[in-house]
Amino acid sequence: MPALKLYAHPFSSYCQKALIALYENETPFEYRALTPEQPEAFAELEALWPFRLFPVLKDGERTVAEATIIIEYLHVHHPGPVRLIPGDPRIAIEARFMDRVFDNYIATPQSKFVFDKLRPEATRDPYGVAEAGKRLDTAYRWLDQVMATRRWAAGDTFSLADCAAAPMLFYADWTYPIPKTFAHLRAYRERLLARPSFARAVDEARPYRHLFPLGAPDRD
Ligand SMILES: N[C@@H](CCC(=O)N[C@@H](CS)C(=O)NCC(=O)O)C(=O)O
Repeated sequence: MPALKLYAHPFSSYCQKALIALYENETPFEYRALTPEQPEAFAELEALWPFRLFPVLKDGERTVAEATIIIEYLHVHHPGPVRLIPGDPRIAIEARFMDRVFDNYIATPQSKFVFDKLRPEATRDPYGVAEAGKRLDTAYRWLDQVMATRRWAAGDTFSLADCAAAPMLFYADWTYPIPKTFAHLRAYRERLLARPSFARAVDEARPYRHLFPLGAPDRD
């Protein structure tokens, strides 16, 4: 049995972010899927991390939460041939910065749309959703300029930042489509979809598309 256990749901963006890191390095782990087939996994998750947010990594006695920190932890304690934290500390700063951009300025406003839809209708927040749309407009415009000269988010090599970008841009484009005029950003999303580690995560999540509360489009 592998030493590592990952508590995750295949359709969750933050879980896919951690899964990409594990798949990139073919790191062995036990998948404690938070699905109806493994009902005990949720109780285990709650005992480990009372916030009940996922993913959570368990390494022996050590519990590691937050997708970014899981990737940092894997880099230090279970390294593989693909260095997701760049060796050059100046590029590592860029990777960490771009990781924050995808979590804070893509995933957070995107999830505002999703959570608003899940609320009882009388408690919905159209003002907040409109503000989230404006945040995504700004993020898309800014990222399109940045990606005009980069293959991957921090430069030439795939990193932590791309682990974040892949699922966040995937779902953001479903929720609030990236305009066709932002060709660099759209091409980057396509490159991410072609990356085998992310393609695997997308495939594993296909059976759960009916869970997307805004209506999953008939495309990747
Ligand atoms: N800041 C956390 C966010 C994790 C997160 O929000 N996970 C979602 C799934 S994508 C979740 O656990 N949702 C369950 C809930 O909100 O109860 C991270 O970076 O890992």
